[in-house]
This record gives sequence, C-alpha cells and structure tokens, in this order.
Amino acid sequence: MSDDVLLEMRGAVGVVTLNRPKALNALDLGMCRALHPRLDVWAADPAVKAVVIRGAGGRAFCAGGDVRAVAASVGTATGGERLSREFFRAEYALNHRIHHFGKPFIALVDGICMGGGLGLSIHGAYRVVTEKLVLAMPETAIGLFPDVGGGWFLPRFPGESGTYLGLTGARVSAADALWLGYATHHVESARLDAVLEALVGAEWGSGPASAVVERVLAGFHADPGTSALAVQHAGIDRCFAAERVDDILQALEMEGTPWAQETWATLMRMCPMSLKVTLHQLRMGRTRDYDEMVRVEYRLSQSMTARADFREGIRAVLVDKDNKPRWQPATLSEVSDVDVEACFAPLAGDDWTPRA
Ligand code: QUE
Repeated sequence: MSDDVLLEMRGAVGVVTLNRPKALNALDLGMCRALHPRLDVWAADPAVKAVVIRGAGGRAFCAGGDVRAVAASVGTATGGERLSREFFRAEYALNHRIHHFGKPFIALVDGICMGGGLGLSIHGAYRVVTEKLVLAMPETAIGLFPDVGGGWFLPRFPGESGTYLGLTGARVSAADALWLGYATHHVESARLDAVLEALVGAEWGSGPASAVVERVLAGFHADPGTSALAVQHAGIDRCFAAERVDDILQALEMEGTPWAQETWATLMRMCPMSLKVTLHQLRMGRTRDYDEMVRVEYRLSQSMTARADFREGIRAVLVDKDNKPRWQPATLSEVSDVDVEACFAPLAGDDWTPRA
C-alpha cells in the first residue's frame, strides 16, 4: 500500500495524515481507496473515540482533488473517461462517509485548503484552522464547479458569501473561515502538535466524546482578528443575490467600489460555462439536502470534465501556468440556459449516488 495517506491509531484517536506534500496533499484515487475502508472500521469500533485528519509538509492541508490526473486521462485511448468516473465516485463517497461519520471528526487545517480539501474537512464536526489558512473553492478557474458538497454547504454560509466564494474562487483567511462557520476553532500553527497530543492523552470516560473534544479544543482557541469578509459582507449580499450571472456583473458595476471592480474583473476571467452552471447549482442547493446534491454534483462532474474547458483550465492554471485560458464559449452571452441545463441531465445508464 502507498504512503500517500498514513493511517494510525494513537490511544483512542484514529489519525489520518495526507502525505503527498510535493502535490500539496492533493487527493487522488488511491488515497480515497486507502482511507475510506479504514473510516468504515473506525466508525464501527467502540475503542475509537475520535478521528483527526491533517496534512503533511507544513504548507497545505489539501490543495484539492487530483484534477490534473483526471484531465490527463480524459480523451485518451485507454478508457479516458474511466478515471473521471472512478475518481469522482470515490471522492464523493468519501465525503459522504465523513458527513455521516457519527463520531467526532476533527480536521487540523494548516495552510492551503481548496476544493477537495473542503470535502475532507467540512463534513466532519470540527475544523481547527491556523494563521496559515488559505481557504478557497477555486473550480470556476479550471472549467469545473464547486463540488465535494459545495452545492449544499456554500448556500448555508452567511448571506450570499457562499455565492461569492463559489463564483469568484476568492481565497479567504482564518478569521473569514470562523465568520463563515467553516472553522470551529483557531489555533496557532505551532501548537497543532500539542492539540493532537492533548486529544491522544484525553480521558474519554463514558460520556459523549464530543464533550471531551470540545473541552480540549477550547483550551487552545485564540482570537484570529477581524474578518475582511465580514467587513465586505453588505456589498457581497447586494451584488451576489441575483439569479443570473449577468445581473451579478451589473450589480458589481453599479456598486462602483474598488472591491466591486476587482471582483468584476475576477469573474470576467473565469470559465463562462462554469459561472452559469455554478450559480444554478448553488440556487438549487438552497432547498435540497446534502445527499440529494451529491447526486446532482456527480452528474456535473461527468458532464463538466468531458468539456474542453476543463482540459484548457488545467492547462492554463496547473500545467503551463500561463493563466490565460481560452474558454469555449468565451463569453457569458454565448452560454444558453439549455446548454446549462444539459450539464445537469441524468447520465444515461451511469447515474450514481453513495450507498447509505
Ligand atoms: C482549481 C482547482 C484546483 C487547483 C487550482 C484551481 C484543484 C487542485 C489544485 C492543485 C494545486 C497544486 C497541486 C495539485 C493540485 O489546484 O482542485 O496537485 O500541487 O487539486 O484553480 O480545483
């Protein structure tokens, strides 16, 4: 078995270490397949009181899913669509496993956490972030959409902040993460090993494990300062409440502030199809539960990774790094509602939802 994810018991705590530091711990199919069955075992074992997940290397918790591998495989002769199918099923099933874990699941989120990194952290009960946190759902920059449950959790962030994060891919801080409700605690990065040691050394007794975890984590919590997102939230709510991407852009023009001008320019660089698909997904998610959105997102994962924009986004952002993607269609007005709807259509013979 590979060393890309380390799994160990320390006292009554199951410890998961994402261990691909050179790839910023990006989650690949092998890591999903190593981790998922162990979580099944730990969920069923009464000797396991809690699970901790963290990233190795000190730079990232997890930079996302291994979308570069998926992009490399689509369109190749050797059953290119297979990796896209298998990877997204394994990743979303793992997110679903964590969502329904039933015991304290604690993510120590130190450094970069994007896309698939939120999928490994937000579905558990506790997220401890540090001053090094860089949090984002950046998928509209690579021709995708905010997945791993983004259709469910983004609409549940305050006001329109989730719409803003999902469309723009904005990078936010630890203070923002607490304000959003993503982070449950903020701890100095240098104290994270002590947090783990305190959990490992805890006296679990016979009461609820969550009470023990909360007592330990509260003892390390430190104020992260003011949230830039909280300062901006009235403007975000004014501009991102619309039902159409064009109306959001128009509202940003009307707003006229430097923040609004920058945000407008950011949106204009993102994949037009991704923007329209994402807004539709986020509005749908307001009224659907998480399990329903997983089915929707799996359909989107297959339709969106089959498009040329995905390969082009990966090329521009992760391979050539010129950050000059040539989107097709290149403008919002060329993306019709019918084209957007088609991305949400049931997959002929290949629909999928995680088992309970
Ligand atoms: C959007 C994304 C991802 C991204 C950049 C985006 C993503 C992802 C990575 C990434 C970054 C560094 C690595 C790596 C992957 O970047 O999902 O292997 O070393 O995994 O704009 O969705």
